[in-house]
Amino acid sequence: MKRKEIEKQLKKELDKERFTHTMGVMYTAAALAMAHGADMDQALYAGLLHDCAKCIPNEEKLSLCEKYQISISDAERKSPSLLHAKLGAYFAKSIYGIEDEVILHAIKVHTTGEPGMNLLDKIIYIADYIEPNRDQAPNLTAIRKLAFQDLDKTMEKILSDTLQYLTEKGGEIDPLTNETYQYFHNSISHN
Ligand code: DGI
Ligand code: FE
Ligand code: FE
Repeated sequence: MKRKEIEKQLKKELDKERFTHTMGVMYTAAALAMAHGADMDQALYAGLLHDCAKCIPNEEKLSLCEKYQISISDAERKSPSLLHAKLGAYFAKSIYGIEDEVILHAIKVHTTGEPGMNLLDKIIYIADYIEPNRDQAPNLTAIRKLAFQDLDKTMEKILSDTLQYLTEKGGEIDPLTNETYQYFHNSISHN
């Protein structure tokens, strides 16, 4: 589907705040693509669709994953909200007709990240965190600036803050979130 058509559909699927956030992520991802030499079209589509499965009740997320044979990890079983990433990638392909595996992968890993994330993966992960409608996270001003300078350092900082937030809140930490933090921590610590 064309971007404008997808937008129209998402306006119906998502609540108002989620749609506003979605548009923020889409344009922020495009700006990051410009700054870092990534493909702007891929950034726009991945940003637009990253949360397309967010507004489905958790029980339904679990049953849809079973229905479509999407694997559910232990962490996802305990925190089914995490599944909106995998389910989002599935819907991006099956409902919205996205065939570009690079776009689908960025959607799939946008919540926990994964070691070895590629350029678009990092851009979507970061855009999700810094888009202009976000206002809860600490250090946002500094992280927003850093995002246009060094993606790996930005990933490390966001993951570190997210792990701290989850620890304080007592949230179940997905091993992938820890592994991703370690990956970026190791890749930047020696320069
Ligand atoms: O969908 P969004 O809210 O736009 O953003 P997101 O997909 O990055 O999800 C953000 C939430 O996911 C945030 O509250 C932190 C949470 N999260 C990230 N990693 C983990 C996690 N939650 C749990 N339980 N475990 C994780 O490892
Ligand atoms: Fe999300
Ligand atoms: Fe999001």
